[in-house]
Amino acid sequence: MSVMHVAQPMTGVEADQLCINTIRTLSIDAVQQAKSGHPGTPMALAPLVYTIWNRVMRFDPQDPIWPNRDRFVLSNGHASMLLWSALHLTQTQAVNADYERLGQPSVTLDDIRHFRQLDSKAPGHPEYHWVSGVETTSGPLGQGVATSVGMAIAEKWLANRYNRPGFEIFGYHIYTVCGDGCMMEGVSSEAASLAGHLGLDNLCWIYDNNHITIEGSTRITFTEDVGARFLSYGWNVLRVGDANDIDRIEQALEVFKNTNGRPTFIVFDSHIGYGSPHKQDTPEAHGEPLGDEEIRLTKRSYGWPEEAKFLVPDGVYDHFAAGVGARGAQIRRVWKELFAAYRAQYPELAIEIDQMQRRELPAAWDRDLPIFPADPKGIAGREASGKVLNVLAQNIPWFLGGSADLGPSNKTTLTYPGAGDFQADNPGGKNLHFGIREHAMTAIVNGLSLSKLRGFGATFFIFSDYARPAIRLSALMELPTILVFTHDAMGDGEDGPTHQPVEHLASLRAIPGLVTLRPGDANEVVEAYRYIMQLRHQPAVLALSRQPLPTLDRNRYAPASEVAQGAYILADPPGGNPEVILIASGSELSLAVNAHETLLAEGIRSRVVSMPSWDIFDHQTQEYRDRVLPPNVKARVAVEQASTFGWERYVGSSGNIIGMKTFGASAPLKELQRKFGFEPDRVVAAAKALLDRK
Ligand SMILES: Cc1ncc(C[n+]2csc(CCOP(=O)(O)OP(=O)(O)O)c2C)c(N)n1
Ligand SMILES: [Mg+2]
Repeated sequence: MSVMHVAQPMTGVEADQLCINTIRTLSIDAVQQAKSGHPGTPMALAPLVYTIWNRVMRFDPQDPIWPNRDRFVLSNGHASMLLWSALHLTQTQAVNADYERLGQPSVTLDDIRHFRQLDSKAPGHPEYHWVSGVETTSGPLGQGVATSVGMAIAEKWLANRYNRPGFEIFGYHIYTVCGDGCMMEGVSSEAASLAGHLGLDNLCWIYDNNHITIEGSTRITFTEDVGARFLSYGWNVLRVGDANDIDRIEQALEVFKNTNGRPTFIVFDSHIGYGSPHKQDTPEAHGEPLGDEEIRLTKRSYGWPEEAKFLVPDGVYDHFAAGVGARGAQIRRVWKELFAAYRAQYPELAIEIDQMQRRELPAAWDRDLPIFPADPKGIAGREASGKVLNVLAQNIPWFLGGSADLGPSNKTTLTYPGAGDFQADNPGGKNLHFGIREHAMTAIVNGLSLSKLRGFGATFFIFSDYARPAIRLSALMELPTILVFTHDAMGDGEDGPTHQPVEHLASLRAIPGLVTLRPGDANEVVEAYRYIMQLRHQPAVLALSRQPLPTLDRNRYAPASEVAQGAYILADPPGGNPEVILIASGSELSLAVNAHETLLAEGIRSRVVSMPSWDIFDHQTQEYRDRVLPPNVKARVAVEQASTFGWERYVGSSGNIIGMKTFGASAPLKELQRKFGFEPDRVVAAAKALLDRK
């Protein structure tokens, strides 16, 4: 078909085809130019993406962060050229981190020419926070689909809380495109199972059933009946047998929109590398440039000028402007009027929405946070956390979350009257029950956060391993998610080494931008939350004790509010000027304090530094850090019931680290403390050894 040289105005069908082929050829050219990338899937899915964007989605390219927009998630993130093409051709506008519109396109043709190059707004994979209009970072297969479940939960919750008769402030759909890889990754099963249980009928996954992955045909790896799997999850399963039939695609999406009580799964039969005479339906089309000769042949098959590169023919921008552009502008205009009337009638709710959208906190958000009195027996970190969560959830309407089936252990259950459980028939509930699905939970919390809710998830610290891929993405996306990890060390003694984290602190501390906090007593827990809640662009992880920790006497020791510095001088010898520094976090803080008192009694000038967070401390001024850890005091002992990995940076080459070099063991905690050396005498001895004292 040659649609390039029509003299008369294009018919609608011709314009559709022209737009689709523009997406295809931009993708082909960008990958060829970059000499890397994934052309085949964009070539195959161009009609799908075109239909979703130009015919169906309620999205205004002028304002890609309008709260009631439909969401588009490209879970098969390697097909990113689909997204760059869509954002470019719709002329979606850029916004900055302060939610200001910048008056320039999000993705320019020049960005596409520099696909995968430094600073281009068309990077290898979709990156939230780097490119406006990207709803979530994707690329690690399975993350996008799981995150989209969080978006769907958020929409349900928002609609329930804010909609009023005649005021549908929230009512949007989430369209998620995914491939074989996403379907094979376990996290998609976790997430789909929960989405089916919750009956999230605002959620549609479109599965690119092309039978190809990198190593070849899915005959060698993936022969399950995916549709049947989703039926069993309780989804509505549809099929589009011809990836080029855009009317049928539109029809299927219409069925989705009219389906109540179930999410929709569309099995979408496509041909990777569509139109390429030698590469269609082959794995080579997945991740290799087509090559100049094949590009010519492919363009010929599309009726495209064979030598043209990065061509956007006349009429393409206009056709998108007349489709999604006009529809989106109109819908957003109506919404804005509606919201103005809503603001007049429900000013408090409107303010909540404003604050939430800007990731601000409501006034008095920290009202009634507990203060724990000194108590040698104390309270467990998880207990203190539970009290704080229950206060915060009452003060901050859009703060919600839950556990992966460990609520009673994590103490994360919101127990105040009216908190409620989020279920299909109670979308206003604030307790999310994720089931035993830590990976999906964490991706879902990302989805909540991308929807501007303040979400938290919880499990045992040991199972942060199961959550880690999504934690990493929350840091990459700069989302203020919260993960409450309890049973942070050997406190669950008898459960044994399978349940005792060792390397987890070190591994989370290694994630750039992630705030890891291990508070040392109940008041440090409160202050840790106070710090975390004020974060707008960083995720945080809390490592909390299972067992009671003494609540330190803050008249005697420094105030817990100093947690906000990451590390602080908790106790000093009279007049300061220490000769040895004991550094501890979490359950080892009181141990260090005990050792300190013994050392003082023996005339040794010791200091205790409480260090709940490396990350926060590392961001303090050099002057502050030197005050806490004076460079001339070389005798330093770090105590932490975790891998010693990394502590050298605080104790120096002449310091001593009391930590874990092996896995733990199954025994009562007291015995483990003895076996692994977490006792005051050991700390005292280590300090004296450094000072060459007996
Ligand atoms: C978690 C994860 N594992 C591996 C990869 C590497 N990878 C990228 S694409 C791909 C194959 C995906 O196959 P499919 O989803 O069918 O995509 P198609 O080639 O059909 O577009 C793999 C293994 C990845 N991106 N994420
Ligand atoms: Mg595939």
